[in-house]
Amino acid sequence: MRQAFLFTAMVLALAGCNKAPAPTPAGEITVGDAWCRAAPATAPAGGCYLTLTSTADDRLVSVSTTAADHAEIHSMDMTDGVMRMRQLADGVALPAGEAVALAPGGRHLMLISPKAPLAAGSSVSLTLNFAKGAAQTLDVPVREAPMAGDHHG
Ligand SMILES: [Cu+2]
Repeated sequence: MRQAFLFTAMVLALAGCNKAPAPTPAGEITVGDAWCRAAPATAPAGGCYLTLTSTADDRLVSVSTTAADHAEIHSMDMTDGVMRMRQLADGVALPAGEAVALAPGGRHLMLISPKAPLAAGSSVSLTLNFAKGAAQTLDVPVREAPMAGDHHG
């Protein structure tokens, strides 16, 4: 009797394993309001911002660029009055149908060692790499920050 119970439990456990969700197909990913912050020629890094909306669950996993040594995905938070940036190793989750904003003061894309000054009026080529969706290459305009007092580079 006890053995029969164990056997049943095992079968149920195996059945549970087989019920892993099937991979969902990639959705359409819309990129909105992309811009990079103008920075002095001496700036070692520059921030870029955009809003991503995917029709299916996806993830922004990395960003590539020809405009800088490399690009990273950062988070930013205020700790004891000090802005801290961290690289997001897992990228940014894009829940289906949700507009996910990377905006000044929060998550952003960071160009490390720009090859040319990020001058207002110029543009930066960024390639967004997603977990499921097709990569997208954008020409992102460089402009001055809309608000003074937010001095994130
Ligand atoms: Cu940063």
